[in-house]
Amino acid sequence: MSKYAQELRNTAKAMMAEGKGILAMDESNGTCNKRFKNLDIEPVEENRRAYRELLITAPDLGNYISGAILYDETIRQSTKDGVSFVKAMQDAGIIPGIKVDTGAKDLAARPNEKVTEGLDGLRDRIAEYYEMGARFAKWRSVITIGDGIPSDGCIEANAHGLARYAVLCQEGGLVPIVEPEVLINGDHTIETCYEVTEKTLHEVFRQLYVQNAAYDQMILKPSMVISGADCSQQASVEEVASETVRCLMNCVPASVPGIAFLSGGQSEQRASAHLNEMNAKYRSQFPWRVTFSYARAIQQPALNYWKGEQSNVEEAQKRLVERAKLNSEASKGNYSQSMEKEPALV
Ligand code: 5MM
Repeated sequence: MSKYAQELRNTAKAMMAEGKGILAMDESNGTCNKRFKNLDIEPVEENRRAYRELLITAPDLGNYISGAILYDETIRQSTKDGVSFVKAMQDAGIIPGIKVDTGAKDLAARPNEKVTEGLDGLRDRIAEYYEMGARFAKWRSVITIGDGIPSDGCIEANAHGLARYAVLCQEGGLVPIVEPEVLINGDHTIETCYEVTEKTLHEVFRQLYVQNAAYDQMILKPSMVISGADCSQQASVEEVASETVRCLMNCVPASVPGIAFLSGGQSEQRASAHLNEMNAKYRSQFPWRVTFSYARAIQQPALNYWKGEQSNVEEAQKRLVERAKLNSEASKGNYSQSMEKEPALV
């Protein structure tokens, strides 16, 4: 058992506090720059720093966000007034987390499939991040649905990586967020998504067991069971909620403290509506907390407004906190579309 076992349980509990979720702001430089370029924001380090400062210093963000996931560049940065981001987050009551995978790379001998890398030197990197103040970590694996894929080999390789990462984190005092993302891309049906997600989660928990990971000292960050983005038959909010809950109930051990979904390219309002439906209808049956760990579905309105302009910071922060608050309500089953300033069809 890890010498950090009790600390890890406490951290996981704090991450899953009632009415709170996780802000994913761990875009690698490539992804962050891509999002900037879409809005004509210059993709340079100072803009990435300024944008991340906007996020973590948003007033009252800590009322709805328990922890935020940083990227290696970001965890080493400071506010313009010289306060390290880690300190600024701690002062705001937000637990610092860190992405430790080094990205999804082509899987050898498996065309169109990926495997996430980053195990080399990970023990030392975890020790450094813990020393810097991080208390949890994240590793994302990507499973693609397509013609003849995912293969068993891809699911197994990714689940093995997630499990090896998770035990190294627990050994070093970081709560592992285990993120097996079944991508929304494609024209597959919700039934296919269910099958692939169930198979993936079973393999992830089998590998976690084989590698001696402690289920009660981790957080699962799954994708929802949902129709492919290009599927002609889009499942309803009720169907996404019931199929996602059925899948999780069949796969996730009761000792796992919490499940925090990724948004995976869903619109902001859909991501809130789906999370809300799960909590409103099924909450009393859950052995775990069910909340959010969104990136795009929380950040996008703020980024769209900011556009790289200092004069837009205050309003952009309001939009960020508004989205965080709506998702906080969804994590309690109290969200409704009437709370939206600009209701869209979900
Ligand atoms: C923030 O985006 C993360 C991936 O970044 P890179 O691809 O640049 O490494 C990603 O892992 C994110 O944390 C999750 O997918 C959740 O993000 P969404 O936008 O799906 O909610």
